[in-house]
Amino acid sequence: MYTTNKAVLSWIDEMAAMTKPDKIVWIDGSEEQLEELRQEAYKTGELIKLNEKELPGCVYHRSAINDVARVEGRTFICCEKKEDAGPTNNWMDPAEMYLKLRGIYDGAMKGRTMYVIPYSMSIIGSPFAKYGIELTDSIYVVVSMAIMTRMGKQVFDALGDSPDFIKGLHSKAQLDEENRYIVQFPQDNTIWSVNSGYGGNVLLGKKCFALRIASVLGRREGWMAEHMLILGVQDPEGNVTYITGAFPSACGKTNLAMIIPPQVYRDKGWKCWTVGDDIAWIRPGPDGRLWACNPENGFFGVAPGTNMKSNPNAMLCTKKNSIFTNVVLKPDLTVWWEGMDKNPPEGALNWKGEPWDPADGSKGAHPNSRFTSPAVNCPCLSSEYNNPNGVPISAMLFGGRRAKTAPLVYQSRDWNHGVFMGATVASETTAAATGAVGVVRRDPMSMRPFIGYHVADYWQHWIDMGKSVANLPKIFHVNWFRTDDEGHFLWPGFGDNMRVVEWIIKRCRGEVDAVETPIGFMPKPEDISLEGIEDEVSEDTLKNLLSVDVEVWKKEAADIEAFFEQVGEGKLPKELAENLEILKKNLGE
Ligand code: OXD
Ligand code: MN
Repeated sequence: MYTTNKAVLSWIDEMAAMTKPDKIVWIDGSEEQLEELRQEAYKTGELIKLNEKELPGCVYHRSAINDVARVEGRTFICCEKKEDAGPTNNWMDPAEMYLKLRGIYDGAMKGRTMYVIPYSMSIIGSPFAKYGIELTDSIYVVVSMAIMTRMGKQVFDALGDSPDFIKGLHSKAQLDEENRYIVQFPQDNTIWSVNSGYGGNVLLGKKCFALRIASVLGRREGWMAEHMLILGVQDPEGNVTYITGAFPSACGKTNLAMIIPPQVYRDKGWKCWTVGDDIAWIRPGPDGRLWACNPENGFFGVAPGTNMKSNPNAMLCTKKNSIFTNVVLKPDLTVWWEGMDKNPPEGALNWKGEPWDPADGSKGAHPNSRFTSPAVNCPCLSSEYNNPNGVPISAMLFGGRRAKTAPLVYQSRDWNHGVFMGATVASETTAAATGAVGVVRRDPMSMRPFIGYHVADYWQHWIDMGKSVANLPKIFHVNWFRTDDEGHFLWPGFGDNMRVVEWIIKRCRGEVDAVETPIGFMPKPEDISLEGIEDEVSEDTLKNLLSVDVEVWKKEAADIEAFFEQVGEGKLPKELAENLEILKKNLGE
């Protein structure tokens, strides 16, 4: 026991009385204790120690075969009134949900240990810091939280006697899919997760706390919790400009967070620095700007497709003290995944633990297999990563995967128009992923699964933040995924996205003009540098990437209108309705 905090102790007593663990172990955050737990997990097979020479300090973990991803259909926001959860969340009456879950948790930890994990999201004692305690019966969760958060008994010192902490309860229980629940009770600062062992459902500091609960706290307290990367871009003069970016999955968020500028940029002295790859907490600073911090302390990245070309910095992050989940386990106790290189290993085990023959056409790693790596491993980690005040934000980017509609980049006319751009973010499904190609799904601010309250109230909060901050960041929409009529990508993406980022930074500094179009400000083609890729991207291609097809956009406006009607429920902020009208008028409607 590392605290005399009555609220903490009585809550733990209550949870232990319900789940009935054989014993309770308090996690102090020390390497000795973590090593003891790893040794215990090696014996039961919960973790496998990897090759100490090739992957020092690394372990392997498999989740159950039926338990490999976030379960949005079983994720609930249990606030008092259904209408406050809104149309994008599942809801159940809190009393009813507590009753149901108490039945499932009853005795769930019998024969097991309950670990008490004190952790902080963002730097302990900083203006951003929020504290949580996760109770869990999983050693995998303990060792993962040690990477992903600032974890350990010092959190109790910071918390003191305060009852102001997020109460997280997790039990693997029987890993029963039918009784799997990921439930947020925002009015109680409580998260209950049961019958899962998959990271996104059970590392409660991440999506459950740092996004769903934090979005509610941010609304109440005047700040924002967003599904955003944070990147520092250093120009040849040494000035660093910070940008955030929100993108739905499979749209290159981690890659942009760890971008390496193209050689021609590096030669001139451009450098990029990672502050965060998934979550940004954003507050108004005393200087009238928005400041952002990454509340996490590690990366929980998708492994397949990550390689030394697509994201060398992410690959280097995984070389030590990391956890690999559901990837291929090689006979020499190293790991592999699709897209790592072109040499699938012989004699390896697939993510299910079965002998795997790469020639049989099956995937060795699960498509959602993950690496969990400490932020300190990142070769391009920003020097400001541990700055308790965060970093000042000059630009916010929204983006999705749009084969046709959205141009490479455009800038909002003002904050409210930028909120409209974020609120209407959409991504098209690809032929590879589903039968239907080009089906547009709206994913507001890439937060659809993570907004802890009504989506229209969330938009209103964005509008209100705009009113309370004097020196707002500029807002941009980017689309790296535009294709030609044969479906080939027109833009090389990855490091070359730096060319767009440079224009964005110059816009923030007032160093470059733009063209006003019906959808916002766009670059003049000559202002996007093609130096070094002239053979790959012709001037005509760039013009195509920067074109706006009015007929396509009229359909887009109609689709946005339908979306607003569907989710607005009479609460759509008038600023968003106005921006839709402006769009329609600009398109000649
Ligand atoms: C996600 C993640 O699912 O970051 O968005 O893991
Ligand atoms: Mn994410």
